[in-house]
Amino acid sequence: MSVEVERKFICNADALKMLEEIGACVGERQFKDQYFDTLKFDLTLKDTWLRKRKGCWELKCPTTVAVTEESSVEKSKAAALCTRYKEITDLLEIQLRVSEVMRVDGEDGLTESNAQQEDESWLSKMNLVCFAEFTTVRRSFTLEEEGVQVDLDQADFGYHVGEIEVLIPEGGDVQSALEKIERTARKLGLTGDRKVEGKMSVYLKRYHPEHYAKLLSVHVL
Ligand code: V4E
Repeated sequence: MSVEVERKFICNADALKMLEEIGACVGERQFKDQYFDTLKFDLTLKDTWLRKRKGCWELKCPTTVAVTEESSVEKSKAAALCTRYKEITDLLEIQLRVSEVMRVDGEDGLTESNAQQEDESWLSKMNLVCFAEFTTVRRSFTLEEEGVQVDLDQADFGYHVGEIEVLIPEGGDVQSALEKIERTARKLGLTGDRKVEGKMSVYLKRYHPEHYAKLLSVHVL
């Protein structure tokens, strides 16, 4: 299991020019995301994001923050611009985590057979429905700063956003990941001191304002 530490940014012409100078473009790809939740938003209200991307299930969920982290004001500011989520890709583990988050009773729970990738009966068993679907064109760059990737995303509903990201193992060095992200942001000339909205935030605000308002009210977005 890995943890994705990430800072989103709006990519202006200067940042793009710098990115092309200090990074190597490693390709462009297109993918469709479908996000799932119950009609009462049991998952997303707990900041848990279940999606299907290119036929594979993925779950992004919160990590626990160690008490020793983010000691100085500067470090806290840098950390506040970033998000960190655990990424789970094993379907059985995803189903277990989803059941825990929703406190689904084990009694009529999932069996090995309906935990298969192609058998989607587990979705209806857990009352999960698709609430968002969009396609992204992503250009990815690797940077001279070791382990840092920058993605430039263009969503089909008209939102563009960049992401500086570092993947670490669970329990890995978050502080070092935050420092790499901060150094990269400086190199790209990013000066913003506010968290930049992700694709989902903009999508929900536009297409599902009630869902968006609920997530805002519990500070998930
Ligand atoms: C974690 C999360 C959501 C799931 C989608 O995550 P995100 O990183 O925005 O999407 P994407 O396509 O870039 O995924 P990747 O390919 O990097 O794995 S939707 C909302 N959240 C929470 C969240 C938040 N509260 N604030 C910000 C700035 N981003 C995400």
